[in-house]
Amino acid sequence: MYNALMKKFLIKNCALLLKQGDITKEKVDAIVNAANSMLAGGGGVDGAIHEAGGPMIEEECRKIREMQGGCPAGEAVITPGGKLLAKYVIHTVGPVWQGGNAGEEELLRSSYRNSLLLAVKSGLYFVSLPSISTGSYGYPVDQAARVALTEVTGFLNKVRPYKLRQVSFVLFSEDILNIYRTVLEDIVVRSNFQP
Ligand code: AR6
Repeated sequence: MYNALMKKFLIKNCALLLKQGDITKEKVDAIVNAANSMLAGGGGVDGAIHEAGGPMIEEECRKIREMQGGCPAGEAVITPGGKLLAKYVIHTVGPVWQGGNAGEEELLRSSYRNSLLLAVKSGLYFVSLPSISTGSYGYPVDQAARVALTEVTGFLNKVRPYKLRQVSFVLFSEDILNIYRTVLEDIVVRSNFQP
């Protein structure tokens, strides 16, 4: 079921939402961070999350770095949310765009899949995602939107059982939101999606 006005799409018992906003303001179980493989903080959404969440997130990232040396592209780790309204931050590392023939699509798929798998393993209900890799890492937004939305809708259709009740894409600008909305409508029409 797709509600174009609310940009809301129901897959089984889980709502998929597209909205414009700042992900650091989300009051959910977890927000996903587009991090780097050293979990060292940076600019973009990563910088905003560290800034809003305070030093606890950095400290937890440091412990993960010490234990496992960071987080390779396509994988995900979880920390508490510190001062954020979100209880947890799931840090994933998207691919750096190198023209499209360096395995970027599969790595981006893995980033979304592993982030949601970690949310499911952690028993979470409400999760918000940014548009991974489409800022400093240079992935073209229209291509990234198709990868993100096919992966997330496929995941919610296949993986069971889970407690997830809401997965929201929180997109920073109206332009990005419009691209995601067009791609989602196209996926819904093409696949004749049945909730
Ligand atoms: N809320 C939601 N989306 C945001 C926010 C926000 N507060 N701020 C930015 N975006 P980027 P990447 C959007 O560059 O491409 C960092 O330095 C932004 O408009 O944050 O995966 C890391 O440390 C864009 O659409 O992430 C890595 O080194 C999207 O988030 C590197 O950047 C992703 O842009 C990761 O690059």
